[in-house]
Amino acid sequence: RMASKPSFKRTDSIAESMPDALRQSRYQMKRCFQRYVSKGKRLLKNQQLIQELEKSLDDKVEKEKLVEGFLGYIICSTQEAVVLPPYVAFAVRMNPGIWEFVKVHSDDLSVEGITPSEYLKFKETLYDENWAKDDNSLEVDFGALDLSTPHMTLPSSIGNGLQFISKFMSSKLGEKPEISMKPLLDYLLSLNYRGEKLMVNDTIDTVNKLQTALLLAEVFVSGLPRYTPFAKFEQRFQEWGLEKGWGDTAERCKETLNCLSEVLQAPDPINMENFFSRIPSIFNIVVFSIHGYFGQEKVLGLPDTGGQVVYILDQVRALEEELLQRIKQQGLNVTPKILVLTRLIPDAKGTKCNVELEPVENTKHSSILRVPFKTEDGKDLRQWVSRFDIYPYLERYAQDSCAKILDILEGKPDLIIGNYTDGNLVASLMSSKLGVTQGTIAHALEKTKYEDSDVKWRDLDQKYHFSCQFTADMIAMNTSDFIITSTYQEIKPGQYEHHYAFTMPGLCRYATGINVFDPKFNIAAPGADQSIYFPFTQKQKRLTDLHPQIEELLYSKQDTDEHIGYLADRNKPIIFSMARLDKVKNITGLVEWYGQNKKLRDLVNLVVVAGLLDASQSKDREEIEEINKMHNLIDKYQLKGQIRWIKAQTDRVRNGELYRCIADTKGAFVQPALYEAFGLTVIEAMNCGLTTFATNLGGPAEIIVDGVSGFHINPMNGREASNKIADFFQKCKEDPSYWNKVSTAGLQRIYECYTWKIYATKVLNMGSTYGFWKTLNKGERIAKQRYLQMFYNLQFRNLAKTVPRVYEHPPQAPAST
Ligand code: UDP
Ligand code: LCN
Repeated sequence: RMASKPSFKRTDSIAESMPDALRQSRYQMKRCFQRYVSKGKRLLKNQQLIQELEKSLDDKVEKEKLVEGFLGYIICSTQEAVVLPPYVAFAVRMNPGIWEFVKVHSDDLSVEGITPSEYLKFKETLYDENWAKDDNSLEVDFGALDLSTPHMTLPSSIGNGLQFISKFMSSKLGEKPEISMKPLLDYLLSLNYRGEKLMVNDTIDTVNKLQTALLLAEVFVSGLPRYTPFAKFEQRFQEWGLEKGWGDTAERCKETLNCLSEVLQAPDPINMENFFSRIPSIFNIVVFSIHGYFGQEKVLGLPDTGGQVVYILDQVRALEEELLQRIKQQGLNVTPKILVLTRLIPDAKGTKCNVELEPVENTKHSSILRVPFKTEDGKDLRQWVSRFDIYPYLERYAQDSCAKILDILEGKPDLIIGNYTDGNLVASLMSSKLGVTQGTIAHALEKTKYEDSDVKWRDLDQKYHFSCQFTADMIAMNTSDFIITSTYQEIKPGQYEHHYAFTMPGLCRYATGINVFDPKFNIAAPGADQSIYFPFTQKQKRLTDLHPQIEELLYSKQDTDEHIGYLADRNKPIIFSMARLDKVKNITGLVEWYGQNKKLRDLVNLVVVAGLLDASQSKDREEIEEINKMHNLIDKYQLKGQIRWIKAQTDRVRNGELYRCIADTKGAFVQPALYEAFGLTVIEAMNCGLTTFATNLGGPAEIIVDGVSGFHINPMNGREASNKIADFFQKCKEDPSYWNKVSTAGLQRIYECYTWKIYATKVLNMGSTYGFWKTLNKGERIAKQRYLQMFYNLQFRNLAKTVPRVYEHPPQAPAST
């Protein structure tokens, strides 16, 4: 049980307050610490610490007092502790993002604050003592190079970097506008489209001159009819040193001029943000998503190919739409371009991954550009490569794709966005080389998916190559100008926070990896394509043509190579799930919960769309295990008649209708993952008006307000989860309006927070604001870039060489084709 938060001053450090607290229960605590050290060296996780504390106390009242007191609070907030008798070193996280490290002597209970680096050395001793003791082991401290970057201090501000820097800049630039606004003027002077100046030209070389020009122009446009097109007064503008980009009409120009005048006079975060949303700084964007299969058809559900593909295609559509609107309002006649860079895979397996250039559907100016990996002897690598084995190919890929991009765009892009470790690393290489603003998106950080994957990297390296992956992640996070996450969870208790201080004994100690109080972190949640995922109640839009196929998919009696199992009682609602057949997705977990819960089985049928049905057809090691497990569970719980297992479905349009058909049965979507970074299926289901139950570990915990717009389930407690689902259906049976109430609240939640329009606005604002932000503190930034380049060269390159290249010349086509 978590202790409630006792009141104490925020400023109290644990090193200061812990001794007193220990003294108050000295006798019991000595016993507790004796327990901690009695088993010798070891790593204790939060749960174990609490359990052992409880075990060391036999008196019930005493136990309660202690666990609920300050000491209990410290121990409950301790993420892990390293026991090296006679010491116990604690890594305490009292508040999101705020870590403190102390070591306690188990005999005299003396407490001493220690640095992250000292704590990590303690931890390393458990795994590689010589390395821990070596004064010259590789220690990296990226934080040491961020001296003048302002950091946020409030946990509640984490993820609102854009707001924070707008505030910071407005107070900074407002001090002595004449001098401090010069960087802003320089930034405006640098704006151009293919060499053609925008906004201001070189005749305006002081802030004073700029202010005067703005004033004259504003008075002038105020006298014009509102809708006068820019071309009518372009020449007058030029006489004042002003170029295109202020607006398409007199009115729009007036607003922008005024906005900048206000910024120059007395900047505040609102006019600052407003101004940056108007300036023409982004026309061409490159998005990297390298590992395949990346395509628009027949790729979903393949290994490594899930939400990231969906996310990027939708993202590109939304960004293009927003760019077109902005460019029009800026009064420019420019065609934006977005390129999605992925790898070209000659063995395309029926997908279009062997096509070099493919337009993105429902866009006018965006394409997928595929560049092949090269074998050591310079040939195109033919086959698919798992995302874990991709590292030896990336540097060459960065060079080859850079050349292609410069060629197609006829110049540099204005923004580079990376996705996942491979895409982010390549984006970093390219953005440093070209000096372009870079954004980073993780989708999932592998480090937190596998317990102790950092300290135990050696054991896992052969299979996963985490030495490369975490090194690449560190380089990318630190190079990037901004980091986009889908949720607060993803930064805070979930993923990024665990990259603050960590160690890979024998390889590298990160005294500071990345600090979540860095204002580069921003939350911008994705949406779902609303032309595909719309509510089941919109009768006139429903794709009734597809109903016979869906009917077959759900209810036909015979097993085929597309589905097994059948639903004997059609009248029951369906609980539905769809995901790649990965372990973390826990589809087998759901099947097991269902198998074990009689009440749930009586109330509903189960339909899952996941992976392949035949293990011999899969090449992915995890998928193979899961396939076998599915078959075993179906037999073990005799699920035939109540379950339908359908193989991965790659037609999104039909999947949209499928969610709606499930909603027609007054069923539910269940997302049972052991951890989910975001969870696109959750918002797809909610967009369709389907009631949703989703894991409380990760993004869905934030998307859904439990008990209002859907429900949270704890994937670690299957019984509780399946009972919660059963209770819901029981309640709906008694009161059918309850189902509608949750469904409607789910839709409302989506429209308020999870749409692509909201996303695109935020991301483009980031692009232009961070584009300026990075021009401040230039010296320090260059120094950090140098440090990162050296680290890449000396560390990453060598690690990448240790990853075996895949068997580059397979004798024959593999069994699956
Ligand atoms: N998906 C699909 N067919 C499948 C499995 C998944 O179309 O057989 C789609 C699903 O609709 C969603 C995406 O793939 O758009 C999965 O995204 P999510 O964020 O749920 O998980 P990820 O696979 O990225 O971990
Ligand atoms: C990858 C994942 O694993 C999901 O959690 C996300 O929803 C998806 O990418 C899109 O970001």
